[in-house]
Amino acid sequence: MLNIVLFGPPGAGKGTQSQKLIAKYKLVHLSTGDLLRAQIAEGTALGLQAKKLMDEGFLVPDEVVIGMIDSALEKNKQATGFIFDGFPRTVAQAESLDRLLAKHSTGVACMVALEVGEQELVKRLLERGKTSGRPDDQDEAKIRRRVQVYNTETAQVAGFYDVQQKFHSLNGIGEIETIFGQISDIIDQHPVAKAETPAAATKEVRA
Ligand code: B4P
Repeated sequence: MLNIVLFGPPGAGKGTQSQKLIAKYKLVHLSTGDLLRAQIAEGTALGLQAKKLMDEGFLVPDEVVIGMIDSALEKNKQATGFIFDGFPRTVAQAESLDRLLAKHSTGVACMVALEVGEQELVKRLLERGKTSGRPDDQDEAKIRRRVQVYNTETAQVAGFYDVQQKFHSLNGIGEIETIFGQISDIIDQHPVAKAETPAAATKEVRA
């Protein structure tokens, strides 16, 4: 299996690049942000709990997102690989992901981090907020809180993968196609990507 973690601060381009990567590599897309927003749209108890935190720019509890990823992996046993988008966001989530993937006799192939400065992140997310309807994209103070949460709680996840020699970093500022080409070059270096052409149907997963 080919399992890729796409990493970076809010607005770095993870969701944007995920769409292109799932089309190219035929991997299953697992975005914890999308899974949580689906729960909110369905009005579940989990969604109600998550909405309060997400709207203010805080992370939802680890056990909630780990549980969602666990059931998504169970539902997609036929997949030839996954793009993890926005997960893991804490070291506890990263440790759980290793455990969950080991249950399926697989592991993370590589993490690709998109580096973008705070000013550009704020600009992009305020722009997206004009059309996305997402409360967390419409208020500069909340966007800056998300960046701060990334710096204090999430950035250290890079070290977790660096120790495993799976960490790769790219400049996330530039043409979307150029960045996509650079991510593809990193993935193509991986022995699993060289050895197999994933055949599973492209699809997005909702909880
Ligand atoms: P997410 O849904 O993961 O949202 P995000 O980080 O804001 O989006 P992303 O980074 O994918 O956006 P993109 O750059 O593609 O998380 C939302 C919230 O959910 C979190 O704050 C948290 O509360 C909760 N959550 C999710 N996962 C969690 C977890 N694991 N644990 C705990 N809580 C969790 O797009 C941004 C904009 O930039 C777009 O408009 C795009 O067009 C533009 N853009 C992209 N690339 C560009 C480029 N190269 N140049 C110019 N613009 C570009």
